[in-house]
Amino acid sequence: MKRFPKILGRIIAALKEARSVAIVGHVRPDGDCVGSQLALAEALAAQGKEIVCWNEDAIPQKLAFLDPGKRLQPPAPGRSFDVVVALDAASLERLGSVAPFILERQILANIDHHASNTRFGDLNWINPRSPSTGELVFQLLKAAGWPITPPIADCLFAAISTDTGSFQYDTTRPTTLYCAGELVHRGANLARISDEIYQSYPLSRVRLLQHVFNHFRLTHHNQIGYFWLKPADFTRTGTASSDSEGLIDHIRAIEPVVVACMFEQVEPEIVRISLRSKSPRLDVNAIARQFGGGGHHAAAGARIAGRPLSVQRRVVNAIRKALDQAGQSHAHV
Ligand SMILES: [Mn+2]
Repeated sequence: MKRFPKILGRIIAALKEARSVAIVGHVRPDGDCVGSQLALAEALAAQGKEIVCWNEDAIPQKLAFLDPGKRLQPPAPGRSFDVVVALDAASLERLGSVAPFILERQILANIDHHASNTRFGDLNWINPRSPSTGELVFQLLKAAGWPITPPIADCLFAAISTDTGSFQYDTTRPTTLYCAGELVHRGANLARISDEIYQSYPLSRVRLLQHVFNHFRLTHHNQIGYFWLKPADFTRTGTASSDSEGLIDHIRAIEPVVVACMFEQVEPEIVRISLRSKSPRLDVNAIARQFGGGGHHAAAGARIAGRPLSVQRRVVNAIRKALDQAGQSHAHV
């Protein structure tokens, strides 16, 4: 019999007791966030619970197929819940406009895999070794003995696949693949999920990618790759800020690049950065933390106040310093 963490047992007990449950996630939700939310929502609804499930921002278009019943909807103002579950959110701030809604709750369960999680819940199940929150929700359903139906399997597979870069990141563990295998066994439609998520980019998003390829810059012996997105770039291409998701991976994929950085000007003096590292010796979470952000070893981000060029100078300097400390070879000098 596999042993589950004690805290998981306490979360399951609270969920079994509850009549109404709210399931919330972070701002700008990604595949791991909405996949985990919808899977847990579906499983709890099947147990006869009254479920509300929502985020500050809408579900990204490419993930909308996971929510055919449009479960992701904000509740009526003033509603309270027996249990609130926060998924994939490293801090109360990351919940955005959802946070004030959930202060008046009985129990707040915080389930997440970010090392930077601030443990803001009453019950905190944080496992930074898990490559996705989806894998934690899978364990929760197994431990609770709640059935994994094909729609639940789809949502969890999408969550796990997106947060592991389709099982390519080195966070992927044997258990991740066993779990994915079981989800396919339980009816996850691998071809449909891959087609919807990875092979269906709108033309407008491709135009934004074209902009990135035309304007990216390389520095520090081509080991740092970065690009800017400004409001005019979104307007011109007919995209929104949410379409920038994943663009950075194209720059990360350039061979000499060790660290990729996206700068997005969200307000005249506020810049959102996204960081990706390809080196096990270079932790971009540590860089993001210097600027008040956080994330994981290989993927992190922050919002930084300042003029664009000054933010760029500070961030590129911090990356350069981290590269020098990591002792990356300068083979391309
Ligand atoms: Mn995640």
